[in-house]
Amino acid sequence: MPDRSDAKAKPTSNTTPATTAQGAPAGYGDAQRGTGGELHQVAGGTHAPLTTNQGAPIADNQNSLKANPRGPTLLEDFILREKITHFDHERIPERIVHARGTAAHGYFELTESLAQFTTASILTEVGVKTPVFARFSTVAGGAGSVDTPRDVRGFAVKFYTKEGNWDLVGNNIPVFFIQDAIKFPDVVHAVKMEPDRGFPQSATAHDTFWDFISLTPESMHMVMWIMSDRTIPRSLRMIEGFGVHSFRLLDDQGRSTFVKFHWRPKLGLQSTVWDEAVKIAGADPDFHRRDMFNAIQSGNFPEWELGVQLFTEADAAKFPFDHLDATKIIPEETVPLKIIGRMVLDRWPDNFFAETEQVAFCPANIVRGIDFSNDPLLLGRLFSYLDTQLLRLGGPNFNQIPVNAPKCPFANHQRDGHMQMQQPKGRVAYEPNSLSDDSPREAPDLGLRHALVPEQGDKGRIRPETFADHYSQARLFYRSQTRAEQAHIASALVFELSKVEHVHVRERMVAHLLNIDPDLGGRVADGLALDQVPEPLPTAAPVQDLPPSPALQIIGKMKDTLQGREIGILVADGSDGATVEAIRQAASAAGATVKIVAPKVGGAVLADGSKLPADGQLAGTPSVMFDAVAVVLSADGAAMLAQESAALDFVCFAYAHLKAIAVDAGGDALLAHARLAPDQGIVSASDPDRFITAAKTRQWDREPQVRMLA
Ligand code: HDE
Repeated sequence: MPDRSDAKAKPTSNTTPATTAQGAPAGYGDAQRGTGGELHQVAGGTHAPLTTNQGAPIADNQNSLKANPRGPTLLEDFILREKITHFDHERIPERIVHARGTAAHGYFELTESLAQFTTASILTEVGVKTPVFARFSTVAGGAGSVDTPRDVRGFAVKFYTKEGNWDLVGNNIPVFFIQDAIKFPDVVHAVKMEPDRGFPQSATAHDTFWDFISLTPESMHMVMWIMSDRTIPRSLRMIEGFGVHSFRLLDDQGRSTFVKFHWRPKLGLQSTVWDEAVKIAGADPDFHRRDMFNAIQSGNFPEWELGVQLFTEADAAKFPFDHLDATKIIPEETVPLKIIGRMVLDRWPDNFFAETEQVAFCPANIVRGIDFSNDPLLLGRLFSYLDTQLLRLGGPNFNQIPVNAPKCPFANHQRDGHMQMQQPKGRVAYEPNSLSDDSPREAPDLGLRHALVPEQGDKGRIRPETFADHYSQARLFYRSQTRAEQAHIASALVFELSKVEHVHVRERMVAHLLNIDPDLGGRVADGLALDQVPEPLPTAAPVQDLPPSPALQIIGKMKDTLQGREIGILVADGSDGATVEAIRQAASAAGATVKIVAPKVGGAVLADGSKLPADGQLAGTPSVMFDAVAVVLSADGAAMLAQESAALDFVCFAYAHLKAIAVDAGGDALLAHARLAPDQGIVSASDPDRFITAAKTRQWDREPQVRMLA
């Protein structure tokens, strides 16, 4: 094969094949023919020849084969047909739930051994770094939906341990809608687009969702979580993760301890406000995946701690709920969280489809030393994931796709099937056998084990009595929140139920809410202007007043930091460069990323005549993209931007979304034009330290002035 790396293209017509200096067709080299027949120079470098899938070099990738220059395209053009056929088959079925996701590679490092409880090396070998692949997702929307709907976030981690792959397939909420897997298709059908009209996409605010929910009292605890700000996270780097179900850890004697898994973000929990989340969806539908991408590419690696809650069967017997019921949490105040390790995501995938789209998580993927509890939701999931992968990935050999393959040796006698990539040798494909000395055998000393659990009782389609209390933990959650968070839950319910057309569904939901908390039910009834407040629904078990758990708050768990946050500085021609620079330095020192926003993307000419390039043009970079903003303007700049609705939106929405705003005199003039009243969160741009302090939190006291909360 000739070396075509330094090929130079010559202009040509679209009927004369272009050649390089070495005589190779130009399509191989550093030039590409345009539609008019002229050649466009593209970046140089060493290019491999473009070939068909059979390896034959392609001379012309711009024109199909035609009978004559203006004549019909020929069926004979196998290059065209191969390319189009492959293109036609580029999509695989998207996940029925969790279709929209983003993922990254990284590692897990154990910091505290659980050797007392388990044989799993991933949980016993302190300091060892195990590769992981973590995928975060929304649940309801399709793959092309937006990143910031009100929705649960999936939090799935594949640990490539030396004893096999362990998948911890969790969510950012520790409970679920239903108690039994048989209800999963119903809840998913209810939340997805309504089947006759094909909308709404990625939203719970519609009739079928609330109809189903209001007929499913077991979902009430989950309803509190999804109506809280947990479902409108600021960043995927700022969400918690939960394995949800109880699992078991098994020691070398086969003794088991129950365990719940928790991920805790290093950057702390943080959410958006609802109006902001809605606007982000328009401004940047890829807000969360872009944030993750930017963080990893800039070396600010997202990090979580792994925590466990460990408890015995005897402990569980004392809980005022059944831990096998996935609609229940174990409050941290009851069983404290023990931090045992950390996960760092430090590498973006090379290819979205090959890795993020084709990764196949399955809760049944466990390693020796980890086992399942009898949670009926978990046991149903053990079936579902493999089944869905067979459809999505087209056959039983998807485990051979690099992102799914274990990184430890693996061997068995499974053979053949769609897309078999391996070429097993020899005549033996069964076990036991006496014909082969080196074929894989069962390994009692190393192999997966299961807890020996005595089972008794009547077989049947039965819900245990211990699953009957649907309101006590919903009440616990609501009453554990700060006042601002309670108001957000009530307002979210009013927003969602206001989108429900059927009045009886709104009323039935309020009748549930009254059981959770009379104040909450009353606020929502008032927000919906119900003609008559319904009676609370009868409950299957008495509602208990459980001790509040502050660990369930978001505001209480926000970290006092600007690490991982973004500050936007709005400038225009004539802005004072020294003020901009002082804010930039203070914000960067506090760990934030700083972006300059200007009316024109090329930048603004500052007061001293120098040019400050912009990171974003004002119209396309609204303040919803930032955690806090500064407005640094000359008097002329302020007067000019007072005529620009994007500038007024910039400050008005920063204010409405409770952000800190630093202003100089010009910035102040713009705020005055927008009629924004001064408060603690509006600080002088000449005092960057005060701005940094204010930027670390939202201005919760401002909220009653900017919106009518339920
Ligand atoms: Fe899933 N879930 N799920 N789920 N789930 C899927 O598997 C299912 C549940 C979760 O990033 C599907 O590969 C059933 C709870 C995540 O690829 C499917 C039930 C939790 C992801 C499926 C549940 C989850 C999925 C669709 C009730 C938190 C995305 C595509 C019994 C603990 C993983 C796929 C990724 C994906 C079934 C409930 C988490 C259909 C039947 C509870 C994070 O198999």
